Amino acid sequence: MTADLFESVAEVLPSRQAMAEGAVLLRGFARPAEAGLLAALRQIEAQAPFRRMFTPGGHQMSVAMTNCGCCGWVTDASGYRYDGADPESGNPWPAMPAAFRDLAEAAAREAGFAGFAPDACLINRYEPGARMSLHQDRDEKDFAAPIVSVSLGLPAIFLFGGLKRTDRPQRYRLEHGDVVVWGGPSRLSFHGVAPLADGEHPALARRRINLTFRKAR
Ligand code: MD6
Ligand code: FE
Repeated sequence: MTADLFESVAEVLPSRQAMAEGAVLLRGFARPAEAGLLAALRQIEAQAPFRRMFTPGGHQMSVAMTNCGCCGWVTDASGYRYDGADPESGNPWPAMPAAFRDLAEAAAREAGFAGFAPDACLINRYEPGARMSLHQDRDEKDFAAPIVSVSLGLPAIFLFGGLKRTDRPQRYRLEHGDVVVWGGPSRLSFHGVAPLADGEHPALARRRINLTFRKAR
């Protein structure tokens, strides 16, 4: 009785939060897929370990990254780009697992972007203190496709600004299983992540993992 009541309340609670035109936060959307996502993540990590890359300006990023799919986002002294091979190993990036692709497509559809076909997934790993400064995602070929961003593990404060770097960002607390989808008029919005607070997550310990799905090519 109590459980049924809880489920019927959960269904009507606002799990969808509009952030801006074209940007929506789907709270808990990835939770049913959690086990499959974490299993696939472990396999990717074994083939293409997380590493902290260097910006073209020579600063080492606090966030560690890896990729899967056709091509991976990389940064080094020569710039930002998508590369078909992992520069650490020379091997192609691991293929995009079905569990990843299915979730990204479903979230995009839920957000009004039916037909999204991601070919690349950048995987970010934050440990306490790691942050990402305000940036635009603009290394993809086609800005008509949205980006789907999945948060796992420790909560983080996501900073979501406007089309100008100087637009004051809004702050959203992203928790385990939350998914942000943005595209259309928001596709080039500035965004970032505040320094990760320490904590302990049951599945991911002292880490936050973010999967960002793109159509890169
Ligand atoms: C992060 N996310 O949440 C960093 N980019 O760890 C991003 O940089 C991002 O969440 C484009 C779209 C959604 C995002
Ligand atoms: Fe980004």
